[in-house]
Amino acid sequence: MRIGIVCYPTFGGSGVLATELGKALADKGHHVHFITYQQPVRLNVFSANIFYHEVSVPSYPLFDYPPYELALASTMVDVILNHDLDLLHVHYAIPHASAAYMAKQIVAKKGRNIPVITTLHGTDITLVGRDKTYEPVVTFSINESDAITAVSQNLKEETYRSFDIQKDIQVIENFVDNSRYNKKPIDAFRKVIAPNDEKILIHASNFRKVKRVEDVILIFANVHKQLPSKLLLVGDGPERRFMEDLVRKLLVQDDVRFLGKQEQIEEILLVSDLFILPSEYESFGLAAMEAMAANVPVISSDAGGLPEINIHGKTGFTAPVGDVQTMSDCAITLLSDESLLKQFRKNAKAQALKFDLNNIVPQYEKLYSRFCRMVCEA
Ligand code: GMT
Repeated sequence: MRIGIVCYPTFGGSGVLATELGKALADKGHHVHFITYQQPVRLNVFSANIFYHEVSVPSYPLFDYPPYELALASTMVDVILNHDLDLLHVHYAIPHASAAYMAKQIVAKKGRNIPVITTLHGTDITLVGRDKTYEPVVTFSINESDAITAVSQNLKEETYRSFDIQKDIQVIENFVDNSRYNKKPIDAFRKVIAPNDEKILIHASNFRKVKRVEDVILIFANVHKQLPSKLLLVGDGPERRFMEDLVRKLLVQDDVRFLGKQEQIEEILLVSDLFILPSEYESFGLAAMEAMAANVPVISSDAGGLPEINIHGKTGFTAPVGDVQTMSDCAITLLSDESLLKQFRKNAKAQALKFDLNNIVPQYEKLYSRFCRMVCEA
């Protein structure tokens, strides 16, 4: 099939998932056309089946706000017609679903039917989309999609709760490519981070408020009082400044490393002992699943879809949002008991295997084929 993928190219989970999906589909012989304003961060491989179409937004003195959505819709039209796409799969509703709706109407006038599949990822529903500035357009464009998917059962329920959606939403969960983690941890790398065999805690995100990164630091400070330990912080974002202040205030700065945005997170995860994700909300928690693929158990909040993936007492522990004390206690329990940690590592890996690319990508292909038949029969 010839599939157009529209996503954010940045480090956000939706862009990562969309890019990994595109790569997996290309490996299976589909032609994948990425349509976005910048090369997606995970699009770091050459494949004869991958095409990249950059959306450029010309500026004009009249525009205080250059109309990205129009440029995106026009680029979609161009790619649909010139590359004979079979379908468009847009990731993150805002503004991708409404731009796709417009592109669909434009090509329809030229006698072309283009099915649009919208995948809802999280904050497009739970945070930004709900805002009344966007809500009518989000509701309309989700309803106009030919198929809708959500990345967890929780997100599906949240969507029905917050928007008047008239269609069925199919849950297709996030996935992880376990084969990328089938390598030995680099001992020398672990030694550099933890020269005295300290335990390594890790958090990776875009450091936005919803991630409650201050809780990560408070949990680490509690663990640090009990156990020799180090904290790795992967990513960057608006909360970083406050995190740095807090790290200094709690006098743990010598044992905390800000690693910035990292494309190859596997090596870092493979030397880690525990992943911390205390988010206010998480539709799925792809970062936690990637940690599990690297045999790393997770301490997380029980918000949103997290309990669907982080099984309390098995792959890690969950606690109510903001319950730093319980999360710290669980982390200490796990990190102080080698045989428990070993068992949780195994459980975490087994959980990641359930969400393996080879189990999830065929669900998207099956969904696509429904529309391919419609296109072929039309
Ligand atoms: O987590 C973020 O802030 C980024 C966000 C995005 O849409 O780019 O991630 C969301 O989508 C991921 C992929 O489906 C999910 O695994 C994340 O849980 C979800 N984030 C939130 O719901 C906060």
